[in-house]
Amino acid sequence: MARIKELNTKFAEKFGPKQTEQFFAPGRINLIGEHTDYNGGHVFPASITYGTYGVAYKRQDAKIFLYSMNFEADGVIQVDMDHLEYDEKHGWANYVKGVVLMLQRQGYYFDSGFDLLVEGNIPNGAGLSSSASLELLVGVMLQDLFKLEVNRLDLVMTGQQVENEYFGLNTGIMDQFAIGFGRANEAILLDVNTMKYEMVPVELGKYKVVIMNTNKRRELSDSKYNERRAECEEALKRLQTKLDIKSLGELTEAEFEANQQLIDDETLIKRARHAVTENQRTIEAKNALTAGKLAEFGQMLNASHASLRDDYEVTGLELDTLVNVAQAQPGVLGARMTGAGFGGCAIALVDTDKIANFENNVYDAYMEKVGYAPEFYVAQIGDGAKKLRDDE
Ligand code: GAF
Repeated sequence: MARIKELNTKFAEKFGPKQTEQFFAPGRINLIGEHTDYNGGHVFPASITYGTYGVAYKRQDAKIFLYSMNFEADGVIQVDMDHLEYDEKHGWANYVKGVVLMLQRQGYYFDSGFDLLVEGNIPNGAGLSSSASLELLVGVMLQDLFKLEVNRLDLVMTGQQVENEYFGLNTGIMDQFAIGFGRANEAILLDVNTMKYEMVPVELGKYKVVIMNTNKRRELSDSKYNERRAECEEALKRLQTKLDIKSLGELTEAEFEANQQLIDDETLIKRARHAVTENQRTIEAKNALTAGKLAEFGQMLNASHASLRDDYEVTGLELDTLVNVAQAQPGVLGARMTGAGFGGCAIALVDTDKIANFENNVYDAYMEKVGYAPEFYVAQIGDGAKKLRDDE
């Protein structure tokens, strides 16, 4: 493949000619089921064909040399297998270090370091999981180069551990799971309470999923994310004074309504209501999709966005503008933000024949209201993280 050839040439330029191995890990969209994973609910994500490519070589010494074509100004970053603690000046390379360190802590043994060159085509910081993509890329790369006996779920959980312990971001398991277990043309219905999952064919007929990027950077999102999670935990604690539940995901809407007065705080009630209703919607949306009821599926996307806007308050002007305008376009069945929110991307289900018109109209309205340009990509659902064969 032309891209891999190019990456190998760049690798040779940076690290000398070596016998390398190639890897790929995708980004993800979430069709529905937002902010439900850390609440023990369902999520419905899919891995996409945009992702991160890596070319790697196992060294003989204990050094790690890293180069990203997305951050060329950082040059080659050199670290030692024995010094993998977080270092702000290492920027993107901290994700690589974090994965190695977490695997070491789990008892996996590395008898040397490695060279790694990466290039990603997922828009950075756009809420399509460029970080989880890099984590899983490194995971499959290490598994292969060092013949680690680690299963896929452990690699997925290691990625989450990097976010939680290395970066202090209390994210759930959805992103790494979607990237680790994704398959072309299928979405994953994952019940985070039981970790049982079902691969669901995504058959959209004449419709396509269009990703709309707000191009808003998500600087504040990390602290807000942790705040939302803490709010849900507090709401759960208050419900547990009477109910025997381990997570909000165990409640039906009716059970929640009958007990919400226990929470005794308007904001916390709203947060918990989102978690409960979104969980129900996710299951219903998956059923609508598998029954071919696309219009109904689209309505669920709209309802999900409304709940994220009104109850969870993670949307904001940019996402709301994109979604409102998108929902009003001809040939659109539904639209919602995807990912953590506060910026990043939204998705819309759009009639293929109307996509060009859709993009023009949404672009103009967004420009007028927000003052800078959004971007659009048509999503294709591709495979999860993997080693690339020579012909790929
Ligand atoms: C981010 C997190 F990483 C996920 O775990 C999930 O909580 C998502 O936000 C919101 O649904 O992508």
